[in-house]
Amino acid sequence: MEFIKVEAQARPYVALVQLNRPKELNALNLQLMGELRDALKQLDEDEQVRVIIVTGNERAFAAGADIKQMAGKTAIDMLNIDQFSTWDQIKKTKKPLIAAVSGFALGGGCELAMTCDMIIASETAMFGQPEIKIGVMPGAGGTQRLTKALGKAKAMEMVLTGKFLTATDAERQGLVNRVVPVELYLEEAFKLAGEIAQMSPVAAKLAKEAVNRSFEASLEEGLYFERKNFYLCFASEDQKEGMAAFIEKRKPSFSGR
Ligand code: DAK
Repeated sequence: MEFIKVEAQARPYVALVQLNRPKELNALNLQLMGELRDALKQLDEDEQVRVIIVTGNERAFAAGADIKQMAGKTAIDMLNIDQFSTWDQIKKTKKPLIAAVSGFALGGGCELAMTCDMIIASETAMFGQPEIKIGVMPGAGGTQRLTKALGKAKAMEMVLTGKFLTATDAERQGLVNRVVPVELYLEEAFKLAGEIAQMSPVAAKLAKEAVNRSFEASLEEGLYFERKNFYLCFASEDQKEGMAAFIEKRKPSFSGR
């Protein structure tokens, strides 16, 4: 891997993936995205991993897709490259994904953070969809996910002006889980990941899938889906263990089975 660093056991059951093109502010070129897709797939299949953190560095989570790589492309080039399949694969990650964001999260960088399930931000984090300033528009879910998070008026303004959202505003508007001082953002992400890693990994995957359904389905369909996954929890050893532990007044030990 040239453009990302992976630590499968950064903490017990918690993996860390770091975007690593610091000089280019982690601009997401095709190779980086391919490496990220492959790493997440591998971690998703690793039984020792229950939660995955995606991060950049203090200055930038990612300043967007690599403009230099995209600049000369035609519509047909873009169609043939089919970057969407890479993004779709990332979105299919079953384990909880936490974005630990500091500095710039712009364009594809903002979209990548929003593709994750939760966002922990440093006070210096800045979110934006500035594609309009370079003559395009968001292409990896920004118009949809930002609108769901902020509402139409705020999202429209960001997408049409390219203005950034500060970490504090992002938290106030529900885009990020919380904002912490810059020296703590990664630690805070580990704390959240550690908490989730103690839960049943089976229930966590099913619950993640059901929450995500609320974005993609009508309420009725979403509720149906939730119900199906709820029943499925009862097929797991973790459900038996979790409930037995409660009754026996002890801590559960979840196996992921
Ligand atoms: N691409 C390529 N290089 C970038 C970059 C980017 N997005 N962002 C920064 N860099 C490079 C700069 O060119 C510079 O390189 P050198 O000149 O040193 O070689 C280096 O990183 C440091 O950047 P600056 O010198 O500009 O640093 P500043 O602190 O002055 O400014 C900045 C930081 C983040 C405000 C500025 O760099 C900037 O405006 N960057 C561009 C932000 C942007 O427009 N982002 C949106 C890009 S479009 C899709 C999926 C996703 C997308 C599209 C399709 N499909 C699935 C089909 C996404 C599109 C986008 O994200």
